[in-house]
Amino acid sequence: MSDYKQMWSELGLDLNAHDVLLSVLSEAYQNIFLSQKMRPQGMKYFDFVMSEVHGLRIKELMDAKAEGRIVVGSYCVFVPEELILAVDGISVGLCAGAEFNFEGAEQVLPRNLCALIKSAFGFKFGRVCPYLEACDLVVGENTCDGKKKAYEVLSPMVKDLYIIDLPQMKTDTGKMLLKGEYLKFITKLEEISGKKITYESLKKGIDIVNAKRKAVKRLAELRKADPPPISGLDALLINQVFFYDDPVRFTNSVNALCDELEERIKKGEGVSPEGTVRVMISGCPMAVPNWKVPYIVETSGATIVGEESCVGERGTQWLTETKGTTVSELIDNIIDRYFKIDCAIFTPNPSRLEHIKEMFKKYNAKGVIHYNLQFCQPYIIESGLVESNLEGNGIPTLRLETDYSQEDTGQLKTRIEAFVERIKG
Ligand code: BJ8
Repeated sequence: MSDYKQMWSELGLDLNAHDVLLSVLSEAYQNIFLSQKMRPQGMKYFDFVMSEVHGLRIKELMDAKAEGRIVVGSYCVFVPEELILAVDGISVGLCAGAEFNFEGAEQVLPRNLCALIKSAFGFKFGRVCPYLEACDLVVGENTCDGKKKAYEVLSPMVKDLYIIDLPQMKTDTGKMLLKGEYLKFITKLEEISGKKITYESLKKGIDIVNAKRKAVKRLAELRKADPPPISGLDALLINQVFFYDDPVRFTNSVNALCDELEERIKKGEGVSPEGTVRVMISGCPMAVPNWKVPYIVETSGATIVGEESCVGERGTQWLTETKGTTVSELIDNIIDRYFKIDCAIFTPNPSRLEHIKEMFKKYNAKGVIHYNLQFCQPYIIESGLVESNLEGNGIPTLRLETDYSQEDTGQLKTRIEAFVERIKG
C-alpha cells in the first residue's frame, strides 16, 4: 500500500490504532480469502480493492471532494444511492463488522446492544474509519430502536447527521411517510451539494445503480450451478464491496467475473466438488470484515449459495423502474422500489419469509442458516417464526445467535457441522 499516512492524519485518524486495525484485517483476509482453492481470477480485482480499502478508495473520495463533490455515508439500504448520485455525490456504507474498541462504545451505549451498532461507535471513538471522517453528510434512519437511539448519541460527534424517518408497516400511510421523508432528503442533498436534481441526473443515477444491481443478480444466478463456480465467502465479499467501490467500476468488474464464471460452469469447474452440501444464509447483514460464520460454514463441508440479507439479495433483488418523463415520476419509482424492502423492522413482514423460500428453491439449497446478531430484536424475534414455517415445510433450519468476537467459534463450528450432517441425512 502506498503511504497514505498524511491523508489519514489530515482526516483525524489515530494512526497507531489504525495500523493495528489494518494489520488484523490483512491477516484475517490472508487466512480466510487467499487460502481458498480454485478461486476465479476475477477475484483479484476485489483482493486489490480490499488491500486499498482505506487507501486508494479514500484518496479517490478526497480527490472528488476537492472537485466539489459530496460524500454521503449511511448505515442502511433504505438510503437511496440513486438520489445521492443525482446530485453528483458519492455514497459509502458505514456499517462496521469488527469488534474494535467496544470498551469505548460501551462508555456511551449499553453492553446489550448489537455488535453492528457498537462496532460503528467503536470505530468512531477509536478514530479508525476514514470513510466516516470523509463524509460531508452522515445519514441515519429510524429502523430498529438500537440504531434510532444510538444516532442521538452519534449526532454531536459527526459533522452533519441527517435522520430519515421510516414507516414500520406496509400500508398506504406508511408509503406516504416514506415519500415525505425521501422528498425532504432530496432537499437536504440539494442544499449541501449546491446541485439541483434534474430528470437527466436522476435517470443517470437510477441507471448506474440498476446496472450495479443487475451485475450482482447475474452473479447470484450463476451460483445455481453445481459445482458452484464461486465460494459463498467471495460472493459475500463482492456484496460488501458493493457499498464502497466506485459503482461503474464495480459493475464492470462483477460482469467481467461473471464472464469467467460462465466459462467455468461450461467446463464443469467449481470451488467445491459436485454434490457438496448447499446452504443459504438469512438474517442480519454482515458488514466488512464480518466473515466469521461463512468461513466456518465453508470449512465445515458445506458451500453457501445465497444470502437473504441486506448485504445480499434483500438489498439488491429489486431494480428501480425507469418509466416516466419527469423528476416526480422517477421519484415515485424510487419510493415503489424501496418500499418493498422486507427488513424485520416491518410488522408484519411476510414477504421476507416468501423470499427465503423462493431462494431456497431457486439455488437448490438443502438448508437455511438463520444468522442473528445477539441483541438484534427484530431479526431474533422474526427468526422463531421463520424457523417454524421453514421446518414445517420440510426445510432444515439452523438458528444461530452470535456477535463479532471469536470466543464462540468452536461452539458454532460444532453446531454447523452437526447441521451439515443432518442435511446429508
Ligand atoms: S433494512 S436489516 S440495513 S435496518 S442488526 S442495527 S436491525 S439490532 S442492520 Fe438493517 Fe436497514 Fe433493516 Fe437492512 Fe438493528 Fe438488528 Fe443491529 Fe441491524
